[in-house]
Amino acid sequence: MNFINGLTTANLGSPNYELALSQHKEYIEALKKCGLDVIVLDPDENYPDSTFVEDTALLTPYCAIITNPGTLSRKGETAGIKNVLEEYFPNIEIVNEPGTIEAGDIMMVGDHYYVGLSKRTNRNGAEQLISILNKYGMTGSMVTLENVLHLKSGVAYLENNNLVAAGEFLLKEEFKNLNILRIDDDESYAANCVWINDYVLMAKGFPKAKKTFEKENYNIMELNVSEFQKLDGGLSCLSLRF
Ligand code: CIR
Repeated sequence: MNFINGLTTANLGSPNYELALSQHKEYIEALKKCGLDVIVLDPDENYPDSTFVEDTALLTPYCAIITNPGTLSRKGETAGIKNVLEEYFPNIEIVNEPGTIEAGDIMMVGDHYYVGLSKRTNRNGAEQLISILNKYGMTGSMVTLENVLHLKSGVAYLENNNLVAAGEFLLKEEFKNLNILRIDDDESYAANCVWINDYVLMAKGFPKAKKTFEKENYNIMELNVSEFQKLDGGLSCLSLRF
């Protein structure tokens, strides 16, 4: 219920709690349709933004890395997540102060991880994360963000070398080797989408983006996530996938 008090810059009004619950249910069903087993955690009423669980950890094939959120009201979210992840990951790593990092700022492309430097993720946090990745044979690099909250508010990797990109990410040097699927400014929210087992989960109501994805032959599932958008959150933020 505390969800409705989450952080926001969106100016879209307060979320409707009941509607958010039903949208969340549909999201879980969609994950299952993609072939995933879904572990649903109990609500953590102390943390209104804890629904955006993606930000609290980076899950790799070799280890789970617990983040250190860059805003005070979200720092405590990681303790409960760490407890849960310990059941599934033998290797748990932690990013500590003065480093801050939220995993909405991290995008995986194979064994390489792009880390956005944002209001929430600082250079020290990114450096800690990259050195943990290196320890397990993976790599990382930093991307400076200008306008968006998180890196994955503006980009999504859909495998097959395809990068969905909007706004400031359309011309970034860092992504010039990827095939850019362009999202227009008036549909920029659609840039936060997720590839799961050849399905693409995308937000409902973005016809141009949908056409772009259809051309690439993905199986598309559209989901209404309006109540999460009101708190600056997107589809990717609502789960940790491994
Ligand atoms: C926040 O401001 O932290 C939340 N209201 C939204 C977090 C969205 N997470 C994400 O983009 N990965």
